[in-house]
Amino acid sequence: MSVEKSDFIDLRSDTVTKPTPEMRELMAGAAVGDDVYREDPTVLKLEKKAAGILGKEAGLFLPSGTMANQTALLTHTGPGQEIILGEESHIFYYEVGGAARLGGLQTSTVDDCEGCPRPEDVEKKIRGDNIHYPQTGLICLENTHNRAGGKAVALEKIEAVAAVAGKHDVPLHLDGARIFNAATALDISPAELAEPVDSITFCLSKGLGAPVGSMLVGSEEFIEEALKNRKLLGGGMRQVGILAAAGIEALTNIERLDEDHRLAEKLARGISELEWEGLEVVGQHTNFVILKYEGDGGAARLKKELEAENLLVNAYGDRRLRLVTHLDVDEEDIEKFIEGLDELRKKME
Ligand code: TLP
Repeated sequence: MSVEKSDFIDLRSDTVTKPTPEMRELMAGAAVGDDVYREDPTVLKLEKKAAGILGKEAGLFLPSGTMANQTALLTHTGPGQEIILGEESHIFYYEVGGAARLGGLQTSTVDDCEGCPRPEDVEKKIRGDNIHYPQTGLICLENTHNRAGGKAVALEKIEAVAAVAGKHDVPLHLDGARIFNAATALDISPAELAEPVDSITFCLSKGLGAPVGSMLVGSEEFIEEALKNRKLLGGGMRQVGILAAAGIEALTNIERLDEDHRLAEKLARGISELEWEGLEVVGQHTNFVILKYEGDGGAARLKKELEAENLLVNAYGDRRLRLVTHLDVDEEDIEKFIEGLDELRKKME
């Protein structure tokens, strides 16, 4: 079995990776059972491993990062409560209003453009004891921060928000879809980075290369409750060890994330050196490169022009574009991408 390299260089997201032949083989051979009865040995093994890596008591396997975050919200809060989260956070921006629709939650947003809200901003949003107020049920952070351009949030910043959360007895959830990219960039262990928070979600299907799956980790009591909320959301799966086997294999890719970061740096450098008037590298963090395009038609036009050259990126607002490195792009692809962009520059300038 072989997986052919595609004609496209796909930098839209690190979600686009395809399982390797070795991963597919492990999936095919996985021991399975009915996970709703908690009888799938491969799922249980993955959950234990994930919790261990993040220094928490227990873990839960879910189909997606969105469902993992929403399960965390349902588990920490009750309907009518308010949650405090970044105005650019994935949970607020990209989860289809799930907090309101699924959890009956009101959202109170704070500035997180730099990746992490300021603790004083969070504290101001915590509700006091007043007959008119909803109760503050949860604070959420994100690391790495997607819409801040893949920024890794330093442990001290998380600790500062955790101190506020602790003072007011409000739980703290971390959307760590790319927590291992953050830990790699900050050169600390994932468990250390996760230490100040009560629960964390992370994705197996992004930089780690699994075809599907996310984890939610936290205390044993929290995961016990989350199990019921996962069922409520339709995430109780059956012989899902075939997917968990891919997840276990994906965890071995944590070690190679620095390679994605190195290639993102190379890409950013290469694009800067093109000296394309109107196209600027405005950010490079972890495996993300953010470009700003001032030319006619903005980001949507450049994305389309690139597509015609078999170079795939995502628009990130009217003027910005996002390029993400991952397991399925190598040094040669990055060089080809820069060359392709240079050809396009000659055509468009
Ligand atoms: N992010 C996707 C899109 O949804 C935007 C991407 O391509 O970056 N938290 C964070 C921080 C995420 O970036 C994502 C996915 C999720 C949660 C949701 O994960 P999935 O896609 O598995 O539901």
